[in-house]
Amino acid sequence: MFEPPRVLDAKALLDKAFRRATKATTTKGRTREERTKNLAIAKVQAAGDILATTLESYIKGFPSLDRIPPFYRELIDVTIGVASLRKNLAAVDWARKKSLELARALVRRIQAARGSTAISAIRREAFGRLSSVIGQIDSNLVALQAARRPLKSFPDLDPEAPTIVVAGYPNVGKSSFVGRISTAKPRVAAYPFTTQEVSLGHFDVGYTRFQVIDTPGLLDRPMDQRNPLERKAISALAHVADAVVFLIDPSETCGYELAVQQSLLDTVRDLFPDTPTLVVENKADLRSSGLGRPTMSALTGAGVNAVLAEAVRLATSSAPASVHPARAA
Ligand SMILES: Nc1nc2c(ncn2[C@@H]2O[C@H](COP(=O)(O)OP(=O)(O)OP(=O)(O)O)[C@@H](O)[C@H]2O)c(=O)[nH]1
Ligand SMILES: [Mg+2]
Repeated sequence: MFEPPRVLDAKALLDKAFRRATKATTTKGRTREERTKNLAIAKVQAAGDILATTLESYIKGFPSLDRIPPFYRELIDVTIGVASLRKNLAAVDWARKKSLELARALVRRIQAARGSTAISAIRREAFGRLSSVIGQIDSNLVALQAARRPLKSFPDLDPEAPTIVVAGYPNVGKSSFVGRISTAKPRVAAYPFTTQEVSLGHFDVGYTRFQVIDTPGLLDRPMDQRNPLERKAISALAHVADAVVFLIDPSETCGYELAVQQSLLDTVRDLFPDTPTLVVENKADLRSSGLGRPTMSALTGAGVNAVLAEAVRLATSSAPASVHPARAA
C-alpha cells in the first residue's frame, strides 16, 4: 500500500550532499577571485539544494496524515504512532527550509565577500552550519527509516469500495464462500501485528466493485487471547467493513460447538458495533439448526446467491464505514 523511501541518517545524508557539492564546477569569472567566488557559490548552493530536495522526497514519500483513510490512520497509530510520525516529518520539513535559507544567506555573504580567504571561510561556515541543522534531525531520520517496514506491510485495501468482512471459526467455510463469490483469485496480504494474512477478493455489481476480506486467524478466536496491539490492529478493520458476514457451522464438522461459535459472534459484534452483521449458517447440505437464519452451502452453492444479495444490500444501505453516527446522550 505504502512505499516510503529509504531514509538516510544525518551522517549518510551529509556525506551524499557534500560529495555531490564538491563536484559542482564553474568556469565563470574573469579573474581568479571571481572564479573562486563563483565556485564557492556553486558548492554551497548545490549542498543546500541536494539536502532540501532529498528531505522533501522523504516528506512526500510518507503518507500524508491529514488525508489518509481512517483504517490506515489507525494502523499507523498502532504501529508507529500518528503523533510521532507527524513530529518526525515536521522536523524534516524544518531542516529542509532551514537548509535552503542557510544556503541562500551564505551565498549572499559570499557574493559580498572580498578575497579568497574570506570566501573560503564563509564556504566552510556554510558546510558547518548545514551539518549542524541536519545533525539536529538525526533521530527523526532514524525513526522514519524504522517506520518504513510497518508501513510497507499494510494490506492494500481500497477504502472507497464497499467492503464485506467474512468472519467465523476456522473451517466453517469462509474461504469456500469467498472463493465462490469472488470473480478473481483472492490476493493475499500480510496483516500488521499478527502472524496472519488477510485474503482480498472482489466482485462487481453493476458498476460497483465490492471487496471481500477473508480473515483467517483474525476474527476466528476470542480476542482475549491476543495482545493489545493485535487487538487494535484487528479492530481497525471496523473502519473498512460495511457489512460483516458471520458464518456458523451447525454441523460442527469444523470442530467447534455451536455454543462457542455463538460467543465468537458476540465478540465480533462488539468489534464492529456500527456495522450490520449477517449471520449465516453454512454447510446446509449437512445440517441446519432450524433457527430460521439464512442458510447456504458453500460446497454445493445452494443459497449462496441469496446470502450475497443480502450482504450487498447491507453493505450499501448503511452509512459509510468510517462515519460513526453520533449517539444520543
Ligand atoms: N459439507 C460442506 N463442507 C463445506 C462447506 N463449506 C466448506 N466446507 C468444507 O469445510 C472445510 C473448511 O472450509 P474452508 O472454506 O477452508 O473454511 P475456512 O473457514 O476458510 O477455514 P480457515 O481458513 O481454516 O479459517 C473444507 O473441507 C470445505 O470443503 C459446505 O457448505 N458444506
Ligand atoms: Mg480459510
